[in-house]
Amino acid sequence: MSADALFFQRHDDWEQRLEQTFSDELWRKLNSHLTVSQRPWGDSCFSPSPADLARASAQVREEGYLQTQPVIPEETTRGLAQAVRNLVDFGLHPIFLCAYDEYWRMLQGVARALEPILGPNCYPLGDFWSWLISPENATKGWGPHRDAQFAGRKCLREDKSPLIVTAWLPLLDTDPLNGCMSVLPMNLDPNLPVNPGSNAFSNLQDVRALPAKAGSILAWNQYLLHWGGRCSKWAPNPRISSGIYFQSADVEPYVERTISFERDLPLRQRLLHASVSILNYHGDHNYPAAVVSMCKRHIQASPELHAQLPLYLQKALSPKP
Ligand SMILES: O=C(O)CCC(=O)C(=O)O
Ligand SMILES: [Fe+2]
Repeated sequence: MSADALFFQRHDDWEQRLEQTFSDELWRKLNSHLTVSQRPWGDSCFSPSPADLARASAQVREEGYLQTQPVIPEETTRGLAQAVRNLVDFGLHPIFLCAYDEYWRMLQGVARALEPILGPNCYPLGDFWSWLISPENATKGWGPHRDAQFAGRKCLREDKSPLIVTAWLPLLDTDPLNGCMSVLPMNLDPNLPVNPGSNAFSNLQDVRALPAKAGSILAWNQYLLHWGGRCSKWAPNPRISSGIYFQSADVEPYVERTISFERDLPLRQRLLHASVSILNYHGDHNYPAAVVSMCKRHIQASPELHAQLPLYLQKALSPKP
């Protein structure tokens, strides 16, 4: 069983606990400091300083990533980090942070912060993940990779600014001791642009660890080689963070657009997205059958969204003839 699968199996009655995820009450009870409504949106607008933005827009074109100073209010990151701890204590994966309005309102604010990079009205895709990395739980982040999911399409403008980024949001301070992100800057990557299929490189001095304060925004393009580190037992706090795609509004959606700041986003749609991500991202995580079946049931609860699912999932969900 993988570390991510173990999030679900902390308690003897873990299967009954999974059953409770079908009750709205569970989500409210687990994190009574947060809310679960039909329409999470508000007027959050996070604004990096002009100096931060000037650097970010140059750096993302040259080195493939950007990083701002903290812009998400501390009250928000603190409440969400606590929610992740509560979910994990209950026996759920950190990705279920998406059940809460405050998570989506934070993403709305991040979208506004990214507008100078991605253009007006940029928006999140329903493809996200959250992490709690600690010596007791998942002990390390994801290994070296390029996100490259949409690399068959044009993902950069002529000036090399991105059309789609992965935004990565630390909810607690992160540094090398608790497994912060590291990158190989794009301009130092011997495999770019001609050989993105290879992750091999030899000059360790080119690796850049990216310590980041809670509430800052990191973002990278589809080509950047990046990975999460391992958490030491001497780290003062776990690494709690979330990652999600944002794309420009002036190009076709990279996947069908399901999240709009003008529309409702009911709990069952949030749980559908989390369930799709769990089934999608981690075929190799070897989730127990009860987790797979819980995810399928959450997906089945929103049949109107099925046309947007990856084909293999549509097939897996449709009744056998
Ligand atoms: O947090 C990690 O360990 C990996 C994050 C990542 O690769 C991503 O969000 O694209
Ligand atoms: Fe990634």
